[in-house]
Amino acid sequence: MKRYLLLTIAVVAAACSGGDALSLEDPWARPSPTGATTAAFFMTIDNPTDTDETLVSAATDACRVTELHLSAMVDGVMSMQRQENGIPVPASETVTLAPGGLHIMCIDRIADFAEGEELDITLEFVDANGDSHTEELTAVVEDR
Ligand SMILES: [Cu+2]
Repeated sequence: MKRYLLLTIAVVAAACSGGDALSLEDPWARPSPTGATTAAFFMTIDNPTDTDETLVSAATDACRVTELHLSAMVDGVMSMQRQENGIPVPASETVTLAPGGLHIMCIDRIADFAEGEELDITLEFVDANGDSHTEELTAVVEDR
């Protein structure tokens, strides 16, 4: 819990520093039922810069494979589509990864994804200039 508070403070501080970095807010994951092999991570990505960014990959020790997905209704059926070109986070925009929409899919999970667990995840972004950078964050498993 203490770690979560510190993370929240750090994120707020980054958001207030104004305009020169991505801020990753409220990273969380849903608890997985026993026996489930998949899970998903969610968060809000704010890009206050004037450079387009793209989330191109995610990695975590909690899962053997992670993919970037979009859930969408197709012909009345909810399905998930892998985002082969990543998830765009345009300049001056905020993109929210949330249940029923964009998410980081955990395939073949290793961690329990039990409520209250904290899972480290690393995101890789590439900006419009082709420069890549990584962001480390800790997602809290919560039943929302
Ligand atoms: Cu998915």
